[in-house]
Amino acid sequence: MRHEANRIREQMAADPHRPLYHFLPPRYWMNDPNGCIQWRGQYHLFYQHNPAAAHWGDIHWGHAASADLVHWQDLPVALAPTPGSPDADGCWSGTACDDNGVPTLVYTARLGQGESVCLATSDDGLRTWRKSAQNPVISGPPPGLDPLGFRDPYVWREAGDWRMALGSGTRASGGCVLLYYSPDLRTWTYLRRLAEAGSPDPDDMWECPSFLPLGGNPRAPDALAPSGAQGCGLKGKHVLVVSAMGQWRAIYFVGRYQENRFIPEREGVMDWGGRYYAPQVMADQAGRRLMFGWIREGRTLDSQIAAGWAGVQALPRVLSLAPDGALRMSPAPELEALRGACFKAEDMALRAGDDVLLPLEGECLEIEAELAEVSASCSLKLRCSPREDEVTVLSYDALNQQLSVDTTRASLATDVERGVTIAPLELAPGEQLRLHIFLDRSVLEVFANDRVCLTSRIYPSRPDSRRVQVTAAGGPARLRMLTAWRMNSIWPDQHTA
Ligand code: DQQ
Repeated sequence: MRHEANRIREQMAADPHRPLYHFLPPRYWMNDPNGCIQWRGQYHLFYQHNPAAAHWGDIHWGHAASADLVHWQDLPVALAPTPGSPDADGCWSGTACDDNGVPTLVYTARLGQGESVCLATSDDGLRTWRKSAQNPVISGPPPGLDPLGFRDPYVWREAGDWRMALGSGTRASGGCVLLYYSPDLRTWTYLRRLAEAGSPDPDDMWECPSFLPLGGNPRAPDALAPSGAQGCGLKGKHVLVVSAMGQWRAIYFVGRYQENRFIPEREGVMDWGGRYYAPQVMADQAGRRLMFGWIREGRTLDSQIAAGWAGVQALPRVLSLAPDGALRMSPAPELEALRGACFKAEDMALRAGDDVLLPLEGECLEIEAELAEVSASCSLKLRCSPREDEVTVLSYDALNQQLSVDTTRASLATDVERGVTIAPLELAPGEQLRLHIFLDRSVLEVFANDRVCLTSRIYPSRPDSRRVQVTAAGGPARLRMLTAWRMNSIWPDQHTA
């Protein structure tokens, strides 16, 4: 299996748009991360997968594992639809949990338009999975609720029992998350809505909830007590992450959770780029909150089918709380293992109109940059061709306090989506703009000041669209520092350029 997967990966690597250090299956379709768990030290990532085509459909659970959160090993498909069963039309999203030493997947079963909750367990170290004879363990929505969807269970242990958050939504009050209780993962009782949008919406539901304390280890017995939030400097906070179906956007709420009630205190957008969706947050054995997420394609269905692959997992992001209670998001530090040749730029004063070519180039880069004294706007041009007929522009507009990615000229190809995505980013007086950029062929992930993320897809067509330039417009700015690394591939025998 591994040999065959590596052979396919080698063939696919010639595709200039295919990322080399973001995880994706050997071929065909992938969407949501599922069942993220660290088991006996190994990280396991399951994912929504069509194993026969590069478009959504016939959804299975693909599976990969990693010892270091960076390099992944392909494992056999974990769940496949069983004809004549509740999941005959798809094994949709869900989570993994440790049921007293038994690895257990809790997932959405699709039958026609119907959705139910099913279980599968493994007795060979997460390699193969047996579906429970008691499936479905929840056969449908609670009486009296007429939801737009009923899916994506996220389970956790609480005071010796189990809780489940389930994605849903109603026409009357928009997206919501349903809360269930179980003593044994098999019999479930509906408790109440854990959270809801609260405004009528005929089309929207919340998919793929994640719900967990921030800081501390949720497996620790006191994890849900107020003192369980050690390590984040704030006591008793929880984060709820959901994906708003109608907006293609993942959002979060930080608040207090007690006695089956969640009181949101803050909310925000996980990623402003419009490509990052259905993230799932797990606690690893060190107590970190790690978030995986699906990066959607930005080109036509025909092009992705022709390419033979579609969908990428974002780099794992570490979630934490800032002292003021704001959500912090940063790339997992393990990714530093991929750094190759390094380039450093000196402190540089930029005048309005300056456009400086940096002596580094590439399609797989990590860049850390600090910009200060931005009087109007400054930009980094990425994947830029010599005459700029292809260029992706990452800009900070200090007057409007906005970070943006402009892909309108990212590619000369006609089969790609283009546009400008904007994230509000207010800097405190004297605060520098800190950009952390990951470029991996067609994927661009940007972290700004650990609190704003913007993920984009770009498909430059020219092999010489590799330059990096820094510019200032409308007034001076200062590039305080810039360090960039060539990033290595995570796959054996594949090399970045
Ligand atoms: N993807 C899954 C669903 C989920 C959606 C189906 C989110 O379970 O709600 O592939 O992308």
